[in-house]
Amino acid sequence: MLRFLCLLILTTAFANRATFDNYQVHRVVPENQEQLNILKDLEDDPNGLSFWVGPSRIQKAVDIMIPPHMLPRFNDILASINLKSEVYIGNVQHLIDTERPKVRPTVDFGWTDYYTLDEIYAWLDFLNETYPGVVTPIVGGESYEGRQIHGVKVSHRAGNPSVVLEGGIHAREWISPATVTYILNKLLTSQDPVMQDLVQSFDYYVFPVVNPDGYVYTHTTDRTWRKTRSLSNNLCYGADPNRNWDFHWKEAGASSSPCSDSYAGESPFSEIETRSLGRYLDDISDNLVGYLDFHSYSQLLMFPYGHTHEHVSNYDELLAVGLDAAAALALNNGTHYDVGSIYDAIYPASGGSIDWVRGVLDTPYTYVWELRDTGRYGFLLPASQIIDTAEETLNSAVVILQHAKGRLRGSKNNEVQDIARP
Ligand code: 0X9
Ligand code: ZN
Repeated sequence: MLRFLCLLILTTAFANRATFDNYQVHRVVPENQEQLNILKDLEDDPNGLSFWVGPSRIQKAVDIMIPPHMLPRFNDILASINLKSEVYIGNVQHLIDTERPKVRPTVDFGWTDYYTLDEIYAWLDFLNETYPGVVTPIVGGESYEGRQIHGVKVSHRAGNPSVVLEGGIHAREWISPATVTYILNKLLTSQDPVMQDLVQSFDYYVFPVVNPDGYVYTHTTDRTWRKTRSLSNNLCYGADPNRNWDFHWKEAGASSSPCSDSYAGESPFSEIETRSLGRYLDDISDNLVGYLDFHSYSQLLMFPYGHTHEHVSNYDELLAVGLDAAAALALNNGTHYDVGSIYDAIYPASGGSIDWVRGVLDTPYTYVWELRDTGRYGFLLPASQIIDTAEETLNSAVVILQHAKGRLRGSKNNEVQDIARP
């Protein structure tokens, strides 16, 4: 009887979870405008396809997840435009089943497994209790379904210049919150003098999951969900929170189709998550010198802008520091990152958080990482890679923060802003 009850509870708990048996991820590389246009049309009206890396320009790889029943039709379409595809993932469900360790670690929180929103928030509470006077709870905003965007502020000295760490704006990129919490933990526990110096030198505002509804949805219902969970007068849920910020909104690489994964939303800041977080960032912008944003996947380290190929005023500096950071990142495991502006390194994409932070708040050091990998696992990076990924990423962040600190040295904070600001 007990066993029956357990089974019943288990099946009910997971009853609404999407499965991805024999879903495949194919990589295609458009070689002409016609092929590119067809892929863009498909992305706007995906009908069950899911673009893991969307079409952007000729010769840029596109990764598409295809349900088994659509494979014949998909292959027909590719054949009709003379496009070949390569299977990157043969069975998505198999990767979902093996992404996490078979036996859950016994500790409440760590970096050998991925954690739910509640578990992450409980860990933030634990930090608040464990480091009184250094860690304080902060709320960056709220979500469509009424959750709060919880974060913590780490401060050893009032009036320090500040840096924001943003994770989890795209729900399915689980390595992002895992990396942000790893870095946060190191900020609080590392004995390394370089880290301790950086902890003393800046105030850190850390938000591991800025799209909480989406993140919860990836745990309960659809592991491959990307957007928010808002609904208005259309068929499809959510907008892309990294296309919704009010800076050159929808000018490039953003969709007007609500069913697209890069849907920019009804209007700039239509999503309460970006609107409320934007307001919070505006409130702390006087001291803000850095904004570090974490996504996956592709192994890229990028900086603004996404809407234009025109360079930001400190482009040369951001590129040089980015290259140094990528070199530091490669030291541990040889992981290679390409470095460049969003527009150059990945694709035209407007309305992202770092572009708004740079363009509107005028924050000089804004970077976005596309973490591991390059497509073997994609968003389904095994939990066994979290620590290596986070540690190498931290090494690159340290280079950026040390550079920022060097630029700020010797001035009072107010003047610092003037020196560092482009
Ligand atoms: O398309 C995106 O939003 C990011 N790539 S992802 O595969 N993680 O979705 C690129 C981020 C570019 N950043 C901005 N446009 N600000
Ligand atoms: Zn992303």
